[in-house]
Amino acid sequence: MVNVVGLGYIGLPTALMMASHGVEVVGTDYNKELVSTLNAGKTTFKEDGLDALFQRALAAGVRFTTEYQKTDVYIISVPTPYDKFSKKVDACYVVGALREVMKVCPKGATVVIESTISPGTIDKFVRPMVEASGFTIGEDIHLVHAPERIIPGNMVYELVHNNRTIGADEPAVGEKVKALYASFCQGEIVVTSIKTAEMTKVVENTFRAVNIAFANELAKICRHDGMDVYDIIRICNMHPRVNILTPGPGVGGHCIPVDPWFLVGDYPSLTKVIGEAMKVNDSMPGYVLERIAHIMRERGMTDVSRVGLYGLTYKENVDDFRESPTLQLLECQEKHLAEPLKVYDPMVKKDVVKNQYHDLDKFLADVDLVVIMVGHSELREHMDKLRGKVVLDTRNICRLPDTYTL
Ligand code: SAJ
Repeated sequence: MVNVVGLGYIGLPTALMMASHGVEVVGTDYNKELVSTLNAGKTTFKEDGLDALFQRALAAGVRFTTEYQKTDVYIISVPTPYDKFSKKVDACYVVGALREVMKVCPKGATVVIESTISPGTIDKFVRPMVEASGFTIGEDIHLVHAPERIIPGNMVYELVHNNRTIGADEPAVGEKVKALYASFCQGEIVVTSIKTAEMTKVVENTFRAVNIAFANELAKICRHDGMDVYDIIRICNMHPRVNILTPGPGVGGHCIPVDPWFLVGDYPSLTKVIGEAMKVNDSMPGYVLERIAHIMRERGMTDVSRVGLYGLTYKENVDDFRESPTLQLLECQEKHLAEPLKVYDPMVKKDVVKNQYHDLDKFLADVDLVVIMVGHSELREHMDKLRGKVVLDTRNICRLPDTYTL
């Protein structure tokens, strides 16, 4: 039996996927409300294919509880925030979950950490804690790091089709865990050391962050000199060895704007490019505010209360708004304006910010300048509704007249 600890964005789909592929799975989370929602037969976030997977896993016997289980394999997928001042990973949830596991696990259990951690986290925080608790690593407990790689918006597909990395001290343990993931994963599964697995995960997200920062910087250069950044990137990407990502209003979510800081925090004098790239991405919500002010001046618009932000989530077609560019922008503008800008997002049903709308038509009736922060399918399908508005399109999806880009 596998005990999946932490039933959030990664733990839940992983538990469901394993359960629906013949593995006996119990999911544990200390959040009672989350566990009772799952036990009431409801998923806790929206994701293509998740509800169907949930039903298959329930039929296969998956269970959810707040109790840690006595079993021989644990998968820990709890959040790893970063300390905003030191920029270092905060491994408190990982260490806390492991401490709970060690209270119940039998001798010889394997503990797989899926949470993203910076290189050296297991050496620095996990091993000393395990040993101080009287466990011998490699005998009483086997440590493995198997970082997840699935992308929100396509998680269920990617769980099955992505390649994976398994980091283990002992190759035989790595192979055992590989066989477990191979129950559902059709991608290639590489077995390596723990530190290499830690590093590869952070490097993958850092690569993406730096590439996006490059695109964002190009957007600023092109704006400065009247060039079309999208056309330039499109043409450059026709080169067989160039693949530039897309500029946007900022970088959100819980991975790309966070993980590269782990490297900057741990290697401050060696991360010039990464550190500067992160600053470029962080500057984008403020840059969008400057664009709004510029457009208002150019169009003779004076009423800020007639400006509305379309989209609150960190990217299209997900309901996750953690660290979203819209939230970053609102935080930035609160310093200058008494009243926050109007916001609408079809994916966010609860009230998260002031001046939030839950109906597209009502939102559009109250604004003259629409800032497209997120390219949800809803908007792409109803783009005509923006006709007659002034549009600032930070996602390059609107082809109506009177549209400005980044
Ligand atoms: N973004 C841009 N321009 C782009 C691509 C993205 O501005 O060309 C923005 C998005 O709008 C969003 C942010 O970047 O605000 C992050 O979105 P994302 O789609 O790039 O990435 P995540 O955070 O949803 O998922 C990433 C993925 N990592 C990589 O592709 C290397 C995913 O595979 C990881 O599993 C995930 O992080 C994670 O959990 O670490």
